Amino acid sequence: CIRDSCGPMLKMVAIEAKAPGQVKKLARMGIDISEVVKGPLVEGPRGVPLQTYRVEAVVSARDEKKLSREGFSWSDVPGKGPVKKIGEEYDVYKSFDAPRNGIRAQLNKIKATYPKICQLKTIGHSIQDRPLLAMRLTNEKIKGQKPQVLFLATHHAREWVATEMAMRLIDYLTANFGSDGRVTDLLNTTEVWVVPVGNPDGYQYTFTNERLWRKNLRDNDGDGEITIEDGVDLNRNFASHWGLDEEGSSSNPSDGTYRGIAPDSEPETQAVVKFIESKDFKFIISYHTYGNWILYPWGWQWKTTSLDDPIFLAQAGTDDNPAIWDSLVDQGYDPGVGADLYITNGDFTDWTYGSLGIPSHTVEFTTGYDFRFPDDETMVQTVFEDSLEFALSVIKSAADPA
Ligand code: 0X9
Ligand code: CA
Ligand code: ZN
Repeated sequence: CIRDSCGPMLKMVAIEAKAPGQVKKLARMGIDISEVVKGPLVEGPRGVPLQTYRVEAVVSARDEKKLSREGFSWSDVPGKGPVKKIGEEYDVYKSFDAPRNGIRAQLNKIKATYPKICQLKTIGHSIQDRPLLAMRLTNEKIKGQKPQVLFLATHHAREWVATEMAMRLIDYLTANFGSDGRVTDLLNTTEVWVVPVGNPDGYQYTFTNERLWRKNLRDNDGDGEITIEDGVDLNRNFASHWGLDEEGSSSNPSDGTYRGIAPDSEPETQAVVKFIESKDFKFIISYHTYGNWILYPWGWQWKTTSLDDPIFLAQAGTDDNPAIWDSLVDQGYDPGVGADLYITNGDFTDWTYGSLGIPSHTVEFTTGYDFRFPDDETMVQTVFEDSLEFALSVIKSAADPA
């Protein structure tokens, strides 16, 4: 077929995993796992009960061949609610480039409206030369060194709700400064940095070409076009146990978790590394979707807590008292060590914590809808409001992290 008429390259499926080892096997096969949900216990060999799982994943035609070769069963997961065609406008979600209301235009407008508390910095450029934009929010009249906190969203192109959360945090802080005592206090004493799109090329591509794209737009095979063989997973490209094994990231350029040819090989990674190294962040939050998780180091190895576990726990909460409550499904976010979801290497928060000692969380917003969360203002705003308190308390804690 001719490339433009080939239709989408990727789709969401649910794969049956008949034992815990099967989930690891899927990861080692380079399957782009989005969520692992416990299924029923079944009777295994010699009557021993076996835990089954439903693994939600984004797959290509090539992945489906691999799955059938390895004897897995899977079924398609259609998006809930109306799924728009590529190029159709959304009410809530906006691309990066749209001249009037894209993320870039919105950020410029906010900066112009609130010059006393906003500065917009370009911290680097993507492969296709889009700016990596960082909004700095603080009361500019109060000078001197203030503790800094960073929120970085959408390392993964398709995770639109993450960018919405970052933009709404900026809106909330700007709109309430000067009228709300708590926000005014926070911006008087703290410097809040927000990067709403850590992967602007990939994000743009999800509006124009492939809704389920995850990686950046590195042309891995150098053929001048973007296909399934291309892109690097920015959340596997950092210098934290980079490339340690094939379960936590992939060496195959066609896989969703492809780690790139070297640590920090991607300009988007380099920009973030240089930026963070030039600052003194007390906490960093990495916004992703989906699954209602609050994850923290370590991600690279199973059941490995860190020395700062008490800090992570104090912020993320416990199963009984989690820091974020999802009011759409009336269920708490699940706090825990990242590797307990699945292991990752070259991951962003392992790098900030492992290399620079900055405690960082990965928040995975919402459950029940996968990446294609409804284009519904009220529902997206609810996800934001649910998680606002966590963001504000992290900002507040920056003055005295311990
Ligand atoms: O796989 C990732 O990079 C994150 N999940 S996502 O579905 N948004 O792609 C999770 C990263 C957190 N670290 C670990 N789970 N180890
Ligand atoms: Ca290519
Ligand atoms: Zn993600």
